[in-house]
Amino acid sequence: AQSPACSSLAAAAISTLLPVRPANSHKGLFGHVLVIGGDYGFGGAAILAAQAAVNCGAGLVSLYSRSEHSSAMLGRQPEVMVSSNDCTTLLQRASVIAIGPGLGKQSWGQALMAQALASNKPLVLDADALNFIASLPEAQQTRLKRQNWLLTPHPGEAARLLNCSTADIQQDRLAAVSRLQQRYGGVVLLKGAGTLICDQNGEVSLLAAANPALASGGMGDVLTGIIAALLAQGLDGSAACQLAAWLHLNAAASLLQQQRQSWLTATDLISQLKLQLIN
Ligand code: NPW
Ligand code: AMP
Ligand code: MG
Repeated sequence: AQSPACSSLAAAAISTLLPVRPANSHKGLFGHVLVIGGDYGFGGAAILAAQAAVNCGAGLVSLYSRSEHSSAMLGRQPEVMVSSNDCTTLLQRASVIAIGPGLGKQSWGQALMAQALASNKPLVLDADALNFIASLPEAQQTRLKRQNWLLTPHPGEAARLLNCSTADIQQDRLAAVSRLQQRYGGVVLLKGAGTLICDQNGEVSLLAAANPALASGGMGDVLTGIIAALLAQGLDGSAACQLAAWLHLNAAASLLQQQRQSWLTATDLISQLKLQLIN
């Protein structure tokens, strides 16, 4: 089959996507992000996503996670509303649901996935939410196809979804992101050096930057929080992915200019996001 077309995204075009906040704004105009994740052992992933969402301008941010992670979340970012009781009311109140960081593969995460999928709210699916989809029989996966979701696999998760190897994905990333979008609908962002974003119409855009400083645990969880915050502020799925990936890459580049180490932590990156949004 012919390879799909792909256009490179210029910084000037992307920076025009930054959300505008009118003078008489109130928090209700900037959406309510609900992050769902953080089973035992993986609390940090969901905490990082929620913290990134707060720092990227979401009006309100809630976290649904194991109760054991509540105090860690509040200690880092008290703006986040944390819950571990029934998720139903939170799902109703949210305008955007980001599910998957640290969700795990156990029954706790599976039940939450079923609830999130049953909602007709915009969804950002990452990490174990994608692994959950990949674990379903093919016919069931096809029935889940929808337009108001956004999938953010790394090459390993993409390989699970397409039932191939990570090397197969990396060999033709453009074909992989297009196949994922055709199969699942919505917008698909394929992570890694040279981020690819395939929109609802099958058009693919590229953020060519490679930055190995981003190769550390939690970086993808931060990206999930940024995307959800931008969706909550009214950007469409494709614009939210483009701007989020750009902010993520640029925050990393700015931080590297200020230090001698060649690596970053996800926490470092979050601290730079606000400055990145202003500049
Ligand atoms: P390989 O080995 O090359 O075939 P997993 P995870 C591939 C949570 N986290 N280029 C590579 O495959 C997450 O949110 C919690 C090429 C690699 O071995 C999830 O819920 C943290 N290949 C859960 O942990 C911090 C690439 O994928 C495999 C690639 C598991 O997520 C960490 C690894 O992927 C983490 O976020 C690339 N750029 N990137 C916390 N602090 O709580 C990935 N691969 O097996 O899906 O494991 O990504 O760590
Ligand atoms: P995850 O594997 O889910 O933690 O996601 C890693 C995040 O860091 C994604 O946003 C990747 O695109 C980004 N990332 C990791 N390694 C690189 C790299 N070498 N170049 C550019 N971005 C990277
Ligand atoms: Mg990840």
